[in-house]
Amino acid sequence: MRTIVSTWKRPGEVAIKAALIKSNAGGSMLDAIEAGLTAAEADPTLVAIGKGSLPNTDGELELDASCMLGKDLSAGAVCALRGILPAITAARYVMERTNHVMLAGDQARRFAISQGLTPQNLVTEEIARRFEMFLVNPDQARQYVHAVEDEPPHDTVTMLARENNDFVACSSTSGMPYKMPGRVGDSPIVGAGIYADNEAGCAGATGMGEELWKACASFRAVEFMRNGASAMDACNEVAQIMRKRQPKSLEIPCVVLALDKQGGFGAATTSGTFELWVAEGDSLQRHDFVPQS
Ligand code: SD4
Repeated sequence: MRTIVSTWKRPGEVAIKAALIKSNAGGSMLDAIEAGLTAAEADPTLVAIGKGSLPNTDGELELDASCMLGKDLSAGAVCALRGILPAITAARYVMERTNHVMLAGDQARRFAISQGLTPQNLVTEEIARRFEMFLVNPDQARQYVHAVEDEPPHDTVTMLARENNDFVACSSTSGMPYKMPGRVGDSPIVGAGIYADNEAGCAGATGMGEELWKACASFRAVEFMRNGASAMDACNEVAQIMRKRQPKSLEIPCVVLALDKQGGFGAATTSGTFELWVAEGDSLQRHDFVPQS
């Protein structure tokens, strides 16, 4: 049975439904996840990833994305990529078409264009309006991010997949809202935002990238599974360590999610609530998580 998981309520739902369509049409796990993230990146109504997501303090969108295959540890990533969709496809091309793991900034863009991806404007009218608000009152604009919708916008979709103990992990993000230009978070970093190793399982992260990166959250969760922990226990363990050692993770959610070799899934958050979509075979369900004390 194939299991696919996807983070956060609205963008995660768009992503996982598109991934299931691709998967049911016979795509590989990577094809399915790429299709899922591509759909969420392309949807301008989601204030999440790709087109219509929240910009940096220059009003520009700088996207990060990554993918990793557990079968041979191959990985690819782009960071601070401007004006290119799908960022996840650019990351896949780095993995499949270069000898490198990551390309950054203007050179990542140049590479993506050379591989056939088309430059485009990702800043929608709604995002331009919000950026105007940010210029007038940055604090208010930052609060608005968390107050305006029934669900605060989420800037990252991380997806994991497992089939017959073969694992894939991918992530796509616009990064933290109104970040410093050039700032890169955990999502494109192998070991921080994603990790996959068929000998142990796979994991991903979402939330405050600086803290997740310092914790090497995804790698750490996979190592707990390598030592026998279930996906759920591994995620809880990482969240507990972060809560103890990294006080900032008590203020802004840091989330770890994982799939193990026993057929289980898990997730844990350091604060706030977190929603994970889980597709097992044909059944799709949302699971909500709160911090464990
Ligand atoms: C980052 N981890 O760039 C991302 C942000 C995120 O939901 O996951 N937001 O720090």
